[in-house]
Amino acid sequence: MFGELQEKLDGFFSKIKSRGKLTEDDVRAALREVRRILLEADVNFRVARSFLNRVEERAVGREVTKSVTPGQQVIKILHDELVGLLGGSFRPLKRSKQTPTVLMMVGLQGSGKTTTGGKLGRYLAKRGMRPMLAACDLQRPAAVDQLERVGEQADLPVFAVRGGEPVMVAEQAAEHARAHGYDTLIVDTAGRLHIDEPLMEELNRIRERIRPAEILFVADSMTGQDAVNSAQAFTERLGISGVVLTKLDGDARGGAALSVREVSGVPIRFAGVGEKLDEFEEFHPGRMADRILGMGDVVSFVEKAQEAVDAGDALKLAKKLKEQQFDLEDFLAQLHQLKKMGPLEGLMKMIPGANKAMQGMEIQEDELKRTEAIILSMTPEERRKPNIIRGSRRKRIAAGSGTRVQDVNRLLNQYQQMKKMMKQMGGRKMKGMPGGMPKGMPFPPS
Ligand SMILES: Nc1nc2c(ncn2[C@@H]2O[C@H](COP(=O)(O)OP(=O)(O)OP(=O)(O)O)[C@@H](O)[C@H]2O)c(=O)[nH]1
Ligand SMILES: [Mg+2]
Repeated sequence: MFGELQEKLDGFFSKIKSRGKLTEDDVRAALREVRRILLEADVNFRVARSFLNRVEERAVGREVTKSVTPGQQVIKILHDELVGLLGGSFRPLKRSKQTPTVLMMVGLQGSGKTTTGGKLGRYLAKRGMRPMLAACDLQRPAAVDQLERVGEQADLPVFAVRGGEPVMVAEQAAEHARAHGYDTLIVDTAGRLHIDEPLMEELNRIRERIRPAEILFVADSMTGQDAVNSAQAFTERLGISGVVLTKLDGDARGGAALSVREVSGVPIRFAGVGEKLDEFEEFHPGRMADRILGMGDVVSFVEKAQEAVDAGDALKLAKKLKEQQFDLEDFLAQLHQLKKMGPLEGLMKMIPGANKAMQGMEIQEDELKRTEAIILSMTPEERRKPNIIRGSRRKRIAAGSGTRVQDVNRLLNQYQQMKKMMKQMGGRKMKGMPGGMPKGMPFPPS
């Protein structure tokens, strides 16, 4: 998603990290480089300018010159400012006092409103809410059909009145939801190629009539600065409370994501990362900044892992990591889990240093079997304390598992690497999950 931006920043970081001392001129030159990188990534130039001014103000002052490792300090400042630029922290959806809580999806044609409505409904249903979709895009009949298909896939009820009028349908949908115990109403609305007066009037009438708790502007991140500009226009003409960035899975250069919050003044709440209904994520600025800066997104990794691993196992593992008792049995279990999680490439990019550690460690079926055979040929004590496995034990284990001593050596190396990687992760973030609501609480308690 931010591939190119990441790569360039990475190159820049390795240059400045190694410097023992940075003068003010160095810092300014470095920030000019960052500015170029940001503009190439299609970040709005005004946003880039004010962002770098903020960084420079902090970086050129005492904060950096007094620091032991000024290069790293600059990176830290950049990171913190980037988190701020992206909105600080994840903002859960608001809930209104009366039922149903209305969430209105708005945006330009083809931005992903209908799909995102379904994704959001599923997201809420998974967290124990009872959402319903309302078909208020009556511009073309096919729009209602599409929403009904989405509802079917997402296993959500859809309120539709063919031949109806958007404001009236919205109102009836709200009544229907109230009467039938649906606590959330997600309203799909019409899009246009460009912002025009009739559309804005229609949306404003719907808004006045059903008083949405949230108006979510759905923006196609592939359209770059256009998405940013239309977010601003919707803010002025309708008032929006959040942005959902869709198609972040595409080859967008990331500039829209970095500019939209500052330009529109409203936070990014969710991100669409694929066409499928579960390809949808909460937008966590801290994690996103980590990902962009190539520092790895440990929390996302842990969450992904938790989906594949059962929660009890994950907790046990986290505890072991903390106490650094990660042994060979855990190693084997991890290999199985990693295999279950599917394509490793994406996942591994999220972990600092993991790419390197995992090199030559593709998890293939026969490799896994061999690994298993080797570990099973060890005594329980050896599995718990792999450090005691030296020359003669290695020979015995190789013979017992029908492998060669080199295979045993390689496995032990891989284990050490994984342990080191886990230790880094453990030291970094696992001690306390930063920010955000616990799972199962899409709305703040009221
Ligand atoms: N790759 C990818 N495709 C997406 C994403 N979100 C939506 N799409 C696709 O974008 C296209 C348009 O999505 P819709 O949900 O129909 O967009 P819309 O805003 O409702 O469009 P109109 O109703 O015509 O204004 C569809 O083909 C979706 O599958 C996403 O996050 N990633
Ligand atoms: Mg639509």
